[in-house]
Amino acid sequence: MAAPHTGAWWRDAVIYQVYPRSFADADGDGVGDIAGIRARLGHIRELGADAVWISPWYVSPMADHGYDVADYRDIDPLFGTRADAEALIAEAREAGLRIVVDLVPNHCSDRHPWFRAAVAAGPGSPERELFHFRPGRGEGGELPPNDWPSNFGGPAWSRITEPDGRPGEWYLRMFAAGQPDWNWDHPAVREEFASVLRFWLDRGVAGFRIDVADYLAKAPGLPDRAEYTGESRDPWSDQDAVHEIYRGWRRVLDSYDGERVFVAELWNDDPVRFARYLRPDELHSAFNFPFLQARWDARAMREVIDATIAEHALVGAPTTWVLSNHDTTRHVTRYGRVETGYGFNRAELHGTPVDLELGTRRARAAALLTMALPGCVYIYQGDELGLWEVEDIPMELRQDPAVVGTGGADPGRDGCRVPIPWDGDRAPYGFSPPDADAGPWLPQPADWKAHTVAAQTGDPDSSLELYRRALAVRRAEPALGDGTLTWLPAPGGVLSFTRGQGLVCTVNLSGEPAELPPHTELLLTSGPLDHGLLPPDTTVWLRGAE
Ligand code: ISL
Repeated sequence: MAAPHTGAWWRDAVIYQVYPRSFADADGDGVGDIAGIRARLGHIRELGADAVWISPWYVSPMADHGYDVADYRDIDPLFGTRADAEALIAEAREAGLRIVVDLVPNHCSDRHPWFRAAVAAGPGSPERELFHFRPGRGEGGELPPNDWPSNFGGPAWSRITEPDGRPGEWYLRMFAAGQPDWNWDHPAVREEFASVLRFWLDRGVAGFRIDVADYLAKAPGLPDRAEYTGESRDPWSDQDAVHEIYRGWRRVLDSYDGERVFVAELWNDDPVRFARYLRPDELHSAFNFPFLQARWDARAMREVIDATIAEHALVGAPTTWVLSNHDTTRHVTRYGRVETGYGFNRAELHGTPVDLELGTRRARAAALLTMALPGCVYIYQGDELGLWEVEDIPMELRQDPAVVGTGGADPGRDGCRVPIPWDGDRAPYGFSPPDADAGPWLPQPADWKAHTVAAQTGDPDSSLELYRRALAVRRAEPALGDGTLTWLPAPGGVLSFTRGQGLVCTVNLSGEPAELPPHTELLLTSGPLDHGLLPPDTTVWLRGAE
């Protein structure tokens, strides 16, 4: 199928993820904010990104750090004001950066006025129909209405106290108790979200990252998982009805001038079902999590790259490559362990030995691999600094609801959310102003001095300079970005491919140094060569010989 939207920016953009809480704190309360992002936009620009995806900045009680939204049209005071957001969008545009905002349509916050009204209105009211309220099972309704599990541990239901003070109905919440799921069968919910899309499009955003994009529609009747026989894996996700929602959203987006993008957060390992979300009248792109999850192993990597390209080709959608985000263990740490794959097995792997030097070497090699593959690249703030997962945050300082919901069995996601080190030789490393009232909301490691943006700038061996150089080459080389890939013959454990007219990327995932393929010019390496050979865990970009 011919690729639709050939040449559209989102087919091969470099998109930098900002997790606002942890990016830069301008007002000194220990939590990042929009003024901080504005002050540090230059960093993202100099890195060479095309767009910035900003994790939720909306009004929120922060039960899940903003993924629990109480007002989709306004900014939480912790982060600033709507005027700050508008100023950021405008300044970014001037700097050549597009802003992609995070949309959380599966659930809101239990402080959202519609949810509060639903609780107040009582059982059977039209207000409750906007959510999934049900009586409990058991004699006194004391058991959850079905067997669905929350992503954060325990049942996916919470029981409310009715306005008359009695224990009452339960509401569905696939995540924390403070995140009630919307009922997407209700036309008012659909209208509201179409309006929210327009609200941010009218303010100049270039697109939306869609949180848990496969969860919106639920199996009719909310059947027990144990009884469920539908085509999708689970009754709470990947229902056929979700596609109609996205076709509607696409019409809204396409009614605006310019090329704008939807990127779906979609953990779905069935290639055909995954591709359905990316049909030309639905969403433009989705995160490539199988790649993030793959082991650092040549065969595993090649398989996932081939599968990715094949599944996206089914629908003409651009592939995306992502190594880390605010939910996953940072890849320096993952690749420094014996078990290099990722399967949300945080508890199992947490605290197991990590060789940071090895992880860093592989992370650098992986960065050059992703930037050479066809399609979009996502960079999570701090990837470019070679940051690792901070695993020794004391239990009492951890804030992720996944920790609380599992009674600490899940170490949670705080370790990848530690505030970014900008400069200086001790915490807060420029994250907060020197006269800040409070320390960073999560403690930063004592040994991050060499990892600040300032310390890495100008050091040719630093991760930051590697990222800057690589993105500059990627921008200058027409062969990189959108297009096709051709595998070259390579020794076992080595991946080698060409892009367009003779640009070659070779990654050595074996334990032995490897010969370089024939070339006329060495463009970039992720680490020094060894007597002209490519050492293990190193990637090279070459201009290939004809
Ligand atoms: O990290 C997880 C559990 O601890 C995942 O299940 C994760 O919650 C899932 O990938 C969905 O993530 C998105 O929605 C969540 C939010 O907590 C994540 O930060 C967000 O990326 C609920 O809104």
